[in-house]
Amino acid sequence: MSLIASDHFRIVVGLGKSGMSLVRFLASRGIAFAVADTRAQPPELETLRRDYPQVEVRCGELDVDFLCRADELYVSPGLALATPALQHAAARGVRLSGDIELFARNAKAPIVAISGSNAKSTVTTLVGEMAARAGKRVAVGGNLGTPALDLLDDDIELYVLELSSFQLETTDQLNAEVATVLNISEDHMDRYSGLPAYHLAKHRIFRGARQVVVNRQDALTRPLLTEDRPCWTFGLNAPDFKSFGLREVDGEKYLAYEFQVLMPVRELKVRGSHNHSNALAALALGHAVGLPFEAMLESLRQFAGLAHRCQWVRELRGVNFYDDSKATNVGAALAAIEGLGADIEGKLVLIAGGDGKGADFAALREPVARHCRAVVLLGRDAERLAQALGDNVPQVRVKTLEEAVQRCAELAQVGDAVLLSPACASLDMFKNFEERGRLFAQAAGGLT
Ligand code: LK2
Repeated sequence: MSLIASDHFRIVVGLGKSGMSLVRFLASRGIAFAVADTRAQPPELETLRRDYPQVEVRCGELDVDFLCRADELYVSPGLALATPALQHAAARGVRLSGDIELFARNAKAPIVAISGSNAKSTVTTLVGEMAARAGKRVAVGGNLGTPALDLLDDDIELYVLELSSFQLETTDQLNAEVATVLNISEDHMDRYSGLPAYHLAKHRIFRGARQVVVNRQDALTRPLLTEDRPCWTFGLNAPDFKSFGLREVDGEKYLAYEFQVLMPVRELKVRGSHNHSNALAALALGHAVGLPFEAMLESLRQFAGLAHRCQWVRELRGVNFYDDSKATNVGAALAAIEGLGADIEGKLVLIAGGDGKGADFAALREPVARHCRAVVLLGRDAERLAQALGDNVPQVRVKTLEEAVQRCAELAQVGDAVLLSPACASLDMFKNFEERGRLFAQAAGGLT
């Protein structure tokens, strides 16, 4: 163990998935550390005790004096930086940091960094596929899949990271090769004072970025300073220089770069204008890091969409069931309701509700009235949703997801679609949105 390492003492605060990746990283580098968690029984405690029996762990209420033994804390994205114990430690000179900051300090290959309120997993996955098809040794992860620190490897040629606002809050300098905020709509209002604070957290992704990608139809995605570095844009209108967009030729819509058409949108397997936007964003990011169009377009043709993202589950007596459990905010649910609603013959029977995280549901009112035959509401914020949706659509209240699926099956008519798109986080009733989606598919699969 080196002398330099023993000068420092770090504490991993929050022992979840990224917490364990920090533990593995610090242990492998011989850096002295301890672990703290606010919960009595953090999910990874068993694994930690088994694999790292020598590591000190403190569970329960955070102890400021203990935290102050560290020169740096790696704070879980699940824990608000405003937590008093963390703020007291910071006031006493302890640095608050996170796994992404540590990743950025240690990554030796260029980083493509992707944030946004919605579509970040889709675009991250697309750019990863594009890079792999182009023959690059690429590692994909962050807020989806593998935690960033577990991706670190000297053989990697390109990192593609999905980053949440919480991960960015604890990141000082990301130094990405190219960074983007795909879109901004309200989310996590239980953790931010308002949209400006959330916006500010997301924009930390641009710190030290050599190039940026901007959504030209969403002004909130534009960094304050673009003049000093290459800036690419994407949007659903016709592109100009350094930009990606849609062009119509002989009545057919094409993905296009500058003045050149690339591919008709009908060759995409995923539907809806938001998916055209996602394809264009991925092209812009891939182009910024030098990926060839041929490989990128083939990846777009092959991409069939992510699990729990408006995923078709089954058909029963002329009714299709779709799992959009990943819609954990209003913006995502709107995209699904408007996209799928316009695509089907009949109407939607919508399952919504859960932990609304302090969201304003008013924007759902009109699209729900237009596209839905009925809404089935559940979870912590069912009542607030019911109020916001008003009485121009029939409402049903249920206690469980199984019951919700059952009621939807009774309400739906031939040509309709049953859509789970909750506009809420799942954490009030489920482990995460993946579990919520699996249980929905299971319940739908069990209908006879
Ligand atoms: O807010 S989160 O980034 N993700 C939820 C959301 O977007 O609403 C996902 C909701 C769902 O239905 O799956 C988030 C919430 C809680 C978290 C977290 C991220 C808790 C956590 C880590 C990351 O660990 C808790 C440790 C606290 C010491």
